[in-house]
Amino acid sequence: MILCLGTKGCGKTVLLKRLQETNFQSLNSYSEIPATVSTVGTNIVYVKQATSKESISIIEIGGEMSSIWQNYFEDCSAILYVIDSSDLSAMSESCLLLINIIKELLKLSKPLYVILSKADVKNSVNAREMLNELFFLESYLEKSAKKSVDFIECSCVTGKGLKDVYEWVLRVES
Ligand SMILES: Nc1nc2c(ncn2[C@@H]2O[C@H](COP(=O)(O)OP(=O)(O)OP(=O)(O)O)[C@@H](O)[C@H]2O)c(=O)[nH]1
Ligand SMILES: [Mg+2]
Repeated sequence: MILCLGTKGCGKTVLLKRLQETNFQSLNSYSEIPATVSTVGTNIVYVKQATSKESISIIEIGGEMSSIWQNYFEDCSAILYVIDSSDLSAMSESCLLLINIIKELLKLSKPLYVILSKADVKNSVNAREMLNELFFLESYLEKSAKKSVDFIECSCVTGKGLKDVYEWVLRVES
C-alpha cells in the first residue's frame, strides 16, 4: 500500500484518478480535469498493472489529518507527497510537513516521491528551486535522505510527469 499525502487542495485526488488511466503515451490528449470534492477522511484507489492481475492500492489522507499521517507510515511501502506549486500561501506549511515526513521515513527507510503538482498553471513557481533557496531542503536531503527521495514536476492537465509517477509506483511495489 502506498500513501498519498499533501495539504488540502494540492491535487491528490485528481492525481490518483490520472494514475488509474493506464495510457500515458499521448500527452496533451487528456480530457478535462475530473471534478472533485474535498476528500473527507481517506480515499483508496486501485491502480492496474500491465504485467500482473493484482492492482496496487494507494490511499489518500487529507491535509486536515496531517497530525495522524505517521500512524500509517509503518504499514505503507512508500509515500507520494504532493505540493501545489501554484499555491505560494500553502508552500511553507507543505515544506514543514515534508520535513517531518522525511525525518520519520529515514527511520523506516521507505521511498518518498515529492510531486510538485499543477506545473501547468501560469506563473506557478518552480517549487524545487524555491525549496532549495528558502528552506535549504535540498542540502538537508543531500545529507540525510538523498537516496530515497525523488522530486518531479507534474501536471494533470498536460500529463507532464504522470508516466514517471506511474512507473515509480510500479517500481516500489514490485
Ligand atoms: N491547473 C491544475 N489544477 C489542478 C491540477 N490537479 C488538481 N487541480 C485542481 O486542484 C483542485 C483540488 O484538487 P483535488 O485533487 O481535489 O485536491 P486534493 O489534494 O485531493 O484536496 P483534498 O482532498 O481537499 O485534500 C481542483 O480544483 C482540481 O481541479 C493540475 O495538475 N493542474
Ligand atoms: Mg482529495
